[in-house]
Amino acid sequence: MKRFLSLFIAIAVLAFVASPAFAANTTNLIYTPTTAGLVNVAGISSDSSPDYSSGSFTPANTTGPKSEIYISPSVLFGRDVLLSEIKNMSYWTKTGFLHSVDPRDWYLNIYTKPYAGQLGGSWYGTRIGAEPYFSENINDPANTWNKWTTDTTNNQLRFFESTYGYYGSYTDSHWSSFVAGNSLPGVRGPGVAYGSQPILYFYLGTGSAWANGFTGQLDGLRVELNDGSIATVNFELLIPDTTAPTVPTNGLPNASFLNTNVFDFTWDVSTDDVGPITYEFQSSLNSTEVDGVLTTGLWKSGTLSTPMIHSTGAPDGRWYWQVRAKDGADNYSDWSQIWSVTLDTIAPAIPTLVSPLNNSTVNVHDFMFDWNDVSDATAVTYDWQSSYSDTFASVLAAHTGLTSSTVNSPGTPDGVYYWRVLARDAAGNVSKWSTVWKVTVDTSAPVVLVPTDKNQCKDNGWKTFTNPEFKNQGQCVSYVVSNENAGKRN
Ligand SMILES: [Ca+2]
Ligand SMILES: [Ca+2]
Ligand SMILES: [Ca+2]
Ligand SMILES: [Ca+2]
Repeated sequence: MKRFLSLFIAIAVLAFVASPAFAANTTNLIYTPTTAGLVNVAGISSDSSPDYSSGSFTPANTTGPKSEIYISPSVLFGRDVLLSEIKNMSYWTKTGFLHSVDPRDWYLNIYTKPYAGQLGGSWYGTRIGAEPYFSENINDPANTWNKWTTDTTNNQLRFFESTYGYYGSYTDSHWSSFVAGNSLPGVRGPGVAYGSQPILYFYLGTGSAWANGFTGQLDGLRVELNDGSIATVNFELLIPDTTAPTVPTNGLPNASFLNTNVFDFTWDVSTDDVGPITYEFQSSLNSTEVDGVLTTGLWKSGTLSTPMIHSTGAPDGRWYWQVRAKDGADNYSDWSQIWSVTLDTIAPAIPTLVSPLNNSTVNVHDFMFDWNDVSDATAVTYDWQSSYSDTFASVLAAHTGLTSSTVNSPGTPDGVYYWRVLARDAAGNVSKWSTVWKVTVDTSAPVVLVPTDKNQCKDNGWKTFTNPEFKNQGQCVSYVVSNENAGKRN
């Protein structure tokens, strides 16, 4: 156990020691004109430097105060940063002129924190500046996004200290040699080594005296540190919406049948970080799908502002449908589940009766009523009724939802019955009632009366002692034959 524990501690220490090697971080920020701390900055929506879509900054007021953007190292890197830690810096501007024609542009400053022993009450220690028009190998076409950088390429920035009112020249140092030097001595005291100074702010702004009429644009500040950390600030009119709305949840109809083609498809509202949310609906009589998306024979709605679509006039059949949400930046949610609805607007045919035949008699209590099957686009069931009257003023017996075209009638008492049938389809369409048929149930055997007295058969008595149907005529004949005096008068 002890050995196991010490091994565990060793691993933990190793992990702790190793962690600084992974400290480099990348931070990509978006600043808009409403970001706290900005002065006289406006956004442009659809003109950006390469790699920093989709908008940029411009002075909000070209006759008023200068534009100012202060960004602290803690915002960019989450910690204090010394000047010596900066590996490189760059930013982009776009102006209407070559800098040889009009040198005004957004410039870069770095303020350091007040240093130990600094004299006076200034809120910063040193102020370091860089102006695009002083850059080496300048290549700055007008009305084009130009990148200003500490790298040894075109437009390599030169740095100077402006704490005491010096504002640069074409012969100032590039970053690496500048930061290796000392700050200027002056009223704040003797110079200090730049490299050891913690940064108070990175700053991008327009010059006070030059601000009037300047309309140049700014975008894409990038600062890289020696430890590999990289921070960028993308200047935008608005925070870009890159998050899709939630997938709509289907409402109605679902796996159901409708006997009208005038109805609504509905779904639950989606949510989105920015909005506004709209919807797109699609449907098809063809269920073919790829990864949950209908692909074939599609009917598409266009943009819908409410979570429903009214449907009218669609042909009968099984319709598959789904919907997706879209936000104002055209981010789409996934398509919702594919649901279906079967439209059937046509009633089934009227059933034709088969048996017992109309006006027939059956001599059993248990028999079957039968009629012809009715075919329909959707599943058919039948309703059956019987009555003592052919008007069905009151229904004697009834069955609904019969799935076969027969019904048994066990234990039917003797009597005269009328019966009829109708058909229903799955969508609730109903045929008219069939013609009415009559059936008589008579299970009683004929009454056979045997004469017991010759008088019962004489003088037409063979007719009258029994019923008018002459059922017993044969019995009288037999009686007379076997009683020789039966037909004679007494
Ligand atoms: Ca931008
Ligand atoms: Ca969104
Ligand atoms: Ca039908
Ligand atoms: Ca049948």
